[in-house]
Amino acid sequence: MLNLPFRSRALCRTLIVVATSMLVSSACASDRMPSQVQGRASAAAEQQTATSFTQWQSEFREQALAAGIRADIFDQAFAGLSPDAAVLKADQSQPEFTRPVWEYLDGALSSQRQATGRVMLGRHAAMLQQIEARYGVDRHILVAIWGLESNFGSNMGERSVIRSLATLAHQGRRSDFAQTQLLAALEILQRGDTNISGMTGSWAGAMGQTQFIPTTYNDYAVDFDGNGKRDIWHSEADALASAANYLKQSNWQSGASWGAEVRLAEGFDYSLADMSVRKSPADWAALGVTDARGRALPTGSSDTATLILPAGHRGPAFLINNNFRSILRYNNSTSYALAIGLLSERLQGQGQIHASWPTTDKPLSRSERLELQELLENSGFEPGSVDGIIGANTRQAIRQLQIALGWPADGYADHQLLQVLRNRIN
Ligand SMILES: [Ca+2]
Repeated sequence: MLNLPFRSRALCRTLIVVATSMLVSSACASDRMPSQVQGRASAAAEQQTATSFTQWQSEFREQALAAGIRADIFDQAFAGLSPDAAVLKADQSQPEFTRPVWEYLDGALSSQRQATGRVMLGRHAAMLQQIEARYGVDRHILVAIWGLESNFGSNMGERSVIRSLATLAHQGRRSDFAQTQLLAALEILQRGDTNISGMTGSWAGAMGQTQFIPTTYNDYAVDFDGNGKRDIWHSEADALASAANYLKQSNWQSGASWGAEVRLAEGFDYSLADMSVRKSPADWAALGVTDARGRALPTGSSDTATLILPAGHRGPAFLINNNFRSILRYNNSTSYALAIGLLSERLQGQGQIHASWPTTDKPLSRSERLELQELLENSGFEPGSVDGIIGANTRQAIRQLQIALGWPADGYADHQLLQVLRNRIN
């Protein structure tokens, strides 16, 4: 169903709406082939894939050599290489259900992760002090990143990075991106920081204790323990200093915080909660923003801050600083950056959230997000591309609809809004 054009997906959704639950499975199963036919077709497809992989490889070899990769390095890396079906499957699966931010945070901030983080802070105290001194990045942030990226080095991914990236460059959804990463991975091998069997990672090619993709590795990894190799797989010092270097180069401001939970006055204009809006703490205070306990905001800093509402206006509000945006460079997910900020505080016995999450508001599923975007478009709002991703354009379209309805304009996609759009059409 995933590869069908959008209209067919819309048709299948219509069937789901009118069908009983028994019929739902058969309606969508009609997209599938009988198993024997499917078996023959997939054998043929495998043969075709194998042929085209060989062809792709010889074309890519030319490019790699033109980019300065030595023939012996390339040939060693590709010796006996075949596409990894599991990688392709992972790339093509687009989960129907999104975990709510509060459930994501429960996992990210688990008591187990906090306990291990505290042990690591103690065990590596001297090294972390040296890294802080050189890069100016708070050790609790670094340990939080380490904890979320690889569970402190215990879950780095066991797949061959060359094989995963070659699979994705050949047939993945973002093959240009994968090809760039594959070239960068070959550069790493050529420089000798690691070898083919040592270059392991996630199915998407994220490597080592910090889960750097190869281009990030080439740009930001450092040899902090001084053994001549940038080893983010085995050396905690190299891994954590590399993360610190990455944040420093992403405008990390030494001594500044990532942000904090805040409270908003009654009748607050929620349209101001947007990544494009930056104001000084004094300006936010003048608009009725207080700290999470309702006390005056500290207004000493002239740095601008941005208001975010990760679960809409019914959930907690946060004022985020430039360092939060540096964490987003590492992983462009608000939930992730929030988890890093909060975990860094939990490691110090703080970081409790005061407001409640709206746990009865389940996030829209992928097909509901597609439907919402389609209905927004049909209603004359402009949600951008209908891709199931609630980005800046979709949020803007939602705000316009909310304003038209006289609702709080938080730009948050929820079931109430979807229902209003459905009723408008019918
Ligand atoms: Ca090293």
